[in-house]
Amino acid sequence: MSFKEEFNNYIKKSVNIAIISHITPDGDAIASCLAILFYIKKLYPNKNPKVFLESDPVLDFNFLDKFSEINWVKNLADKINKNFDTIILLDGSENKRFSRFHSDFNFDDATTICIDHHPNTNFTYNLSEVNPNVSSTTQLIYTSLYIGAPGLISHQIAEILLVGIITDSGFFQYIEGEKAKALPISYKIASLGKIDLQSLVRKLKLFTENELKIYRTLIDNLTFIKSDLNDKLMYSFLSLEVLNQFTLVEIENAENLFKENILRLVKNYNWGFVLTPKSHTEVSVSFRSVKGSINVSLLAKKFGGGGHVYAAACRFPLDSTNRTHLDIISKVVNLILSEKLELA
Ligand SMILES: [Mn+2]
Repeated sequence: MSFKEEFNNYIKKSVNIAIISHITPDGDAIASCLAILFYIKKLYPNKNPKVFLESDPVLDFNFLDKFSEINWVKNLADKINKNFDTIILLDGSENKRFSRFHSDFNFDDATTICIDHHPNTNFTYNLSEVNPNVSSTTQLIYTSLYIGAPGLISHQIAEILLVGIITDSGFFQYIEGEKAKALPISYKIASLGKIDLQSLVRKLKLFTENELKIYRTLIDNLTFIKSDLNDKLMYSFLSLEVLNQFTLVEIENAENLFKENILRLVKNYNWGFVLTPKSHTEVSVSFRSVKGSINVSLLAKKFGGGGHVYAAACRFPLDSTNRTHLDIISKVVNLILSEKLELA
């Protein structure tokens, strides 16, 4: 039986269906949830599907159809335990990706279905469609459920699907090898849904005045370092005060702007990092690198984090050993200046 047939059979047998995705939801997480919500509502109107994301609302995507149906919750385990007969987990294959309270998850009486494009070996869901050679979960949803039913692709669902594909491929930058299928698939979806790509891309790139203010601070705090052992690097940071003025979502969006526009794009500086607070007691350090420069995944691992070869991150508590963010920066910088790091 194909994934689609199995998926449809599980939906037919269910009534209450929870659709969830990862914490700090991005365009792919949100679009995946909406694409599944739309699919079930369209084909199985008697079912009761609900989307839950453990996050503050990510309003950047509020132009998407059915966005207002997303339930933004503080504790996902509280919401979905026992109340649903099917749980659909999207854009992640480990329970810990979906909630800070994942250890409280109790799916014993529920069917679990997972669709994801992250490489993982360690999942135990009733039905899984996992393919790391695809650039977004949204694309995987399109190819596994929507393809062959072009009548399903309205303007609204085409916009949802394209938002997932465009954002997770970095506006079609990260599409090596098989992932380049994102291009013909996007063309197909855009033509079926009559999407004006230029205005959709503008909607996705828009930032707010507040985000621009934070971005300016990141530029002001930019520091360039010439290391004898390693490639030249740059870094920047935000201090804790930023939390008193701006929301976490605004801070993350400004951080992303900085990572996309600065961290890999200054001539002769092929890698670097940015430090931002996640709360008053925790800061994150995000590393970015380009081909041939430092393997930042190994670097992040030295500090207990992880990620990809060219994009990785770790977190530091603010405690007696790391009293200020500057203590953490000097810790990271000292390691970089004193040890030859591995190249990607
Ligand atoms: Mn994704």
